[in-house]
Amino acid sequence: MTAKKIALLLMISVLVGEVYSALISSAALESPSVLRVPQNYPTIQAAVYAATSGDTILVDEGTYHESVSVDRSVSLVGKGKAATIIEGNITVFEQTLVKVTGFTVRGGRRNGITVFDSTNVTIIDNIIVGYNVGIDLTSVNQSTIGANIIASNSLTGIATSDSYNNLIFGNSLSLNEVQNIGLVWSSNNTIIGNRMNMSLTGLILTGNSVYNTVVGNFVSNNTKGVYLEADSQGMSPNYNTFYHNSFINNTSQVVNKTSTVNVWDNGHPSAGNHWSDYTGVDNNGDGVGDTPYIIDVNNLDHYPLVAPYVDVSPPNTVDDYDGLWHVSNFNVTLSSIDDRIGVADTYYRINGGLTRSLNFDSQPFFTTESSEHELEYWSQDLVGNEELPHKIVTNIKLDKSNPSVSINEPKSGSQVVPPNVTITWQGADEVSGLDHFEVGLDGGLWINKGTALTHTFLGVSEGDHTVEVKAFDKSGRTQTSSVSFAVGVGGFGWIYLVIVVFVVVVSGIVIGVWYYYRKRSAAIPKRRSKARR
Ligand SMILES: [Ca+2]
Ligand SMILES: [Ca+2]
Ligand SMILES: [Ca+2]
Repeated sequence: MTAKKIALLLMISVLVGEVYSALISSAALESPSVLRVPQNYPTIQAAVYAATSGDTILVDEGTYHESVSVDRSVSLVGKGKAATIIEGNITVFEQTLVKVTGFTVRGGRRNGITVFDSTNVTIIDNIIVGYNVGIDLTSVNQSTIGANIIASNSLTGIATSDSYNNLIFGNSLSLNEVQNIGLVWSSNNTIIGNRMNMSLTGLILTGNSVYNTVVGNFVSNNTKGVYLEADSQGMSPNYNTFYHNSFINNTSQVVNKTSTVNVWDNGHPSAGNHWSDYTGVDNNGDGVGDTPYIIDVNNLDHYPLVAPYVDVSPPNTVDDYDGLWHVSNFNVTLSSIDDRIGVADTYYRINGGLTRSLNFDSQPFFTTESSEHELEYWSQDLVGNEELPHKIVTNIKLDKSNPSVSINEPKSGSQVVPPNVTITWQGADEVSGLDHFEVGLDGGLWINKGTALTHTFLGVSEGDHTVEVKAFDKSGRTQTSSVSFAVGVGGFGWIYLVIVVFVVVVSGIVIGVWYYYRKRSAAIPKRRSKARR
């Protein structure tokens, strides 16, 4: 259940690392351009003002002393969160589809990154230190705040107000003085796999903040682990669900300042949270304490975990390549599962090229002919465990062209002396290579000839015939060539026939004449002898 929800939310999100090159690649694929700072533009702001919707602004390593106002749908991509430093603020106002990734943001005043009235904003893999508020979201929906390091801000690490359906995952928050994460009038958000340590409050929910899901977080060494508080109008945070969190050594694990009702477990056997001050026992050894952890009369964890809920194992990713030749452009589909907190993103490289990710790009897509494409892939989970070693599939095969075949003998329209007809041919295939030939006469059964280049049909009747030769390549693509010809006595036969008839007729006449004269010459001497007498 959780995994599905996470997967949906993650369709719009991306995780640590490799994002830089993923964005380069996605930008290179599409018509939107890549604007480089400082190579093409001296400041990040100048690049933003020059960009159009969908563009990517790549910011090289270095320290940039400027505040950036993002007033269009662009991706701001630093060379890496340790390498590209902005000393100033980033503000996103009334936008959609904005990404900010790969920066250190530090040394400014007020908020590190401020977003208002926006949707589909992705803030991933940054370091934000030394502000009042690290990331401040107001009226922000369907956005992702993931894998950031947010520390040493004087008020709040991540603050949301009037914000809905956001995913806050895998962030490391510590030493933010008042609270690490604060939700004010914010609902249906998912807060998963974050570390919230060493603050006055780990996580505070205020006002009508309802139906938030808080899963798999590590909340430790805060004065208050979770703080539930009504607002000035008396609205309280209710119906929030907390499970698989580890509450460790907070002075007060949960402070409920109002009469809220929230859910503190996910039933059995999924279970609830780990509480370092739980005093119950687990006599049946199922990992679940045998008595509830009681926060107050309305808030009980019925299935407290006796050990911290930790996720140290990376996801497992598989591909669906069948090992066979494909004959047109095709996807290999990658899918991954994580045994604990969930998958953040899946990355891949084709033939050692740029890294792409499923959150930014489509599934791996093969469009060029080869017998040896290589696909490398791996996933990371929501707490940053990377699947190692990466998986590699070799010899991914695509053949988009038919073989060639042509018949050498007999020639088209020729006549063949009966009774046997010998066919000869040749063929070729460039990508997968020839597999075999088949030959057929007059639409009859195909005869598999293997790689032979000749076949003799025996006892072919006189008359017109058509022979076909079909070449198959190893991908199963085919090409057929055909030739029509005649079987019979042929042109010289006619002449012989005429000569024979002529000879027979002439001979008959000659014999007839000879016979006539022979009879006549025999009669003359008889008459003469009669006369003598
Ligand atoms: Ca038990
Ligand atoms: Ca995991
Ligand atoms: Ca082929």
